[in-house]
Amino acid sequence: MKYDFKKIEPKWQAAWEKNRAFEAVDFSEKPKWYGLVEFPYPSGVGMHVGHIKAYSSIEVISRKRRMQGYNVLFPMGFDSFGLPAENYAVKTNTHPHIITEKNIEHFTDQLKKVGFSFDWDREFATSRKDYYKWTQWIFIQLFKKGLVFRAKTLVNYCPHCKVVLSNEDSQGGKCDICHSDVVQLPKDVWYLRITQYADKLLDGLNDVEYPESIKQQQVSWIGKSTGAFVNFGLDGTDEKLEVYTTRCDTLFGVTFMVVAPEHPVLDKYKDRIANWDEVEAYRAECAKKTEFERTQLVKDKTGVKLDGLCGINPITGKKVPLFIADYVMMGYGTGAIMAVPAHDQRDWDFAKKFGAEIIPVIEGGDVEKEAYAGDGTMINSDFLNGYTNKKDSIARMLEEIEKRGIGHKGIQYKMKDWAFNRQRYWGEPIPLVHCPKCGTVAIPESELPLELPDVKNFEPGTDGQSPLAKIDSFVNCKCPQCGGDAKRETDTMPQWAGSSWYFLRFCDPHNDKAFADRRKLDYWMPVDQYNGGMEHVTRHLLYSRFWHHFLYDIGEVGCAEPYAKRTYQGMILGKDGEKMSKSKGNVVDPLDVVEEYGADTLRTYVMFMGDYTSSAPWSDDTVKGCKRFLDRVGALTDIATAEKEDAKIESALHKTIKKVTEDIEAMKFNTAIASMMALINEFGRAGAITKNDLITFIKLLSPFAPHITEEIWEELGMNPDGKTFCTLSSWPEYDEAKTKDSTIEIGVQVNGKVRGTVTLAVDCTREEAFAAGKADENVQKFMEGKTVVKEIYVPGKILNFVVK
Ligand code: ANZ
Ligand code: ZN
Repeated sequence: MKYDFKKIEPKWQAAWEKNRAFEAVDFSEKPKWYGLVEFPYPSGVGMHVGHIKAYSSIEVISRKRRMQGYNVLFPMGFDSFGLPAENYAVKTNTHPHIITEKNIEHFTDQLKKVGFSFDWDREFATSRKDYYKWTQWIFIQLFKKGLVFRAKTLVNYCPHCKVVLSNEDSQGGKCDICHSDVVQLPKDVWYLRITQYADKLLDGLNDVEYPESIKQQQVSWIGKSTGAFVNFGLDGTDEKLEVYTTRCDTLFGVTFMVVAPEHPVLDKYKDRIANWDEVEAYRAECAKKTEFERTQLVKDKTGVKLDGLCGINPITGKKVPLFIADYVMMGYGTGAIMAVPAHDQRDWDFAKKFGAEIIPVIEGGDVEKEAYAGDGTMINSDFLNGYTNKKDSIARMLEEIEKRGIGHKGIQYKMKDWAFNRQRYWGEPIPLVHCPKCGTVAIPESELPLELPDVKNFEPGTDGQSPLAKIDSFVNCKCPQCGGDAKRETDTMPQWAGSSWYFLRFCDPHNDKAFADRRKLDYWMPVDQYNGGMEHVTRHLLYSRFWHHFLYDIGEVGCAEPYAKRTYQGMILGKDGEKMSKSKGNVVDPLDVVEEYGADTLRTYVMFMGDYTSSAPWSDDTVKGCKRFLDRVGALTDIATAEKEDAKIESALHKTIKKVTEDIEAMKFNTAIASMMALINEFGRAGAITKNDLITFIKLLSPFAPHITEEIWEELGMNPDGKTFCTLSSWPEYDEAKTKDSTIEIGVQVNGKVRGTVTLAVDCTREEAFAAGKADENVQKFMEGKTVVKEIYVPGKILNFVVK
């Protein structure tokens, strides 16, 4: 067959679509398999080769599963709210909805050209009102359960994007969207109480199959810390200054205290602080720093000693100096710490700079040189002296703390509540109303969706207010509770909202009575395998697991964990080995590859380019190599003329079936393809193969290169009615016995030196082995005229003649 991909690819794409080949059937009797990939943000530039690699793994497995008799759900949709469309809207004065729908059309067209086997009937976009209606509905359920709250806090604000960012979205003090510097601003923020789910999110990890590295990232993001809250005194007042510590057993080593510059105790006792000017100046300086700058392990600590205010150690009753310093964060623990410079390096650095005392309470190390964080015997610690491990000493101290009523055991999480609002237009409106009488009230569910109003001007206000705030007809409303005049919330939800539950919608995408029918959810959920980028394994994974756990708790879904298994792909780098980026000019457009070499080549290449989870640079040569491979596959019909099965080919075929079957499961796609390449070399050497050999081979290849294999299938007469597809045929089975080699090559030694090689049957006798060895010409030369004193044969390993 002449392999003309330009003709056959559109032909089979149209045939599959017309015959609904990839339709997922609700409640089918077949076993179900739900494969999910991270749905894309439909950007204006179209698809990236990274998308192709990310989707191809589940694509290959989905196609294999269908052939194995599963009812497969492999859906695609669009995560289509977000800033880029809005920024473009501002620039071009086009409605973001129009831009977004155009981009979705473009993406869909591209995805179809690659031949992905999505069930397109289930497509949706998070920015369409029939979808965001349910995002708002879930938000209202969270609100009703007290998991939504509002607080005035210092927020990370991006002056360029004019948005408030979560800590997660401003890591390193840079805006995740535009990469400019983030500043700290006091603002009203809506939060989702994800911290209430911290333990469930931790425990749930025991029930899922995620790579260890991903579990670890989730664990450290949640950052559970077990310690104690201890009340220190404030000299000359009745005030309790509470600290959080993981080492309450070091209380006898406390030589000073530190509170965060934002700590409210400062304003309260302002009159007692003699050097208030200094405090204020220091605070102003700190306000300019991002949390990242403050928490980095900078050796050079800054701070101010409070003149006129000091703490009291509740265990010893001794006075301790009190400082403000920005290495203590207001947002963690209580914003105040007991400093133990002998055993905490940050405190040690601070003590050295500010001349504070250093009292060791754990033996070991040299506290003159650095803090000692290791284990050792407790000293200078009254009733704790002699304790040798921290578990016991902490337990003993906790007992004492509780007995004296000066504190209690406590738990802290690094994870913060989820800042859940943006002052932008292109997002889900938050369905809440502010009533002067009733406070914050959710709108009735019957009024959902709360539609985004049409606006003329998408530009956010410079006051950090959303463009919605400028539309009086949207803002002014009646209170759903008392009927009086009220005002709507004008912030919108963050981009993460829509993707926090989209996998549920795929189970029942057109439902207008519920976010999804419970029976359909029970049939399809959980997702059997979810593949995506390593960059989404903290936030998106945590957020969506949180929403799902919540929906489980209120009885809306039947399982706690949404994803039974999570996998990830490595990045595709530019030809230069650098991350692909427009500015570096090293971006490969997947559609260019489809144009030049065909979709099958592109698909085969991204699966062949290396270990799936590793990053690898793009290589045009390897692309061409994959095209040559497929050309050779296309020519196989010419040699499918053998009448009789060749034993060697049969064995090679069974080995390949086994290898491809197992490698796909283990996501070792590159070695699966390599083994098929090796197999067609074997075919070439044999000269002719049977039609059945070829059928088996194209079935194995079809998940990777579905078009060419479909074409060959038809050419072999396997698709007489135009809808009996190779991609829906049965997955080849292998016979374990036939995967084993029947013969083996072994070196023949004379006096321990290899003098020849022979091919032996795996199950040959000793006598047969010795006879074969002696028959070798070269071996004979070394044995001539000698006497054999010993013959050694270890099957499969050694064949040796000892001669004299
Ligand atoms: C005394 C102490 C002695 C501490 C010692 C540690 C070692 P994790 O594990 O991260 O929870 N800390 C508490 N609140 C803080 C805040 N808001 N900003 C900066 N540091 C804070 O760390 C808890 C420890 O970090 C606490 O235990 C406290 O220092 C400090 F040998 O208290 B520790
Ligand atoms: Zn009211």
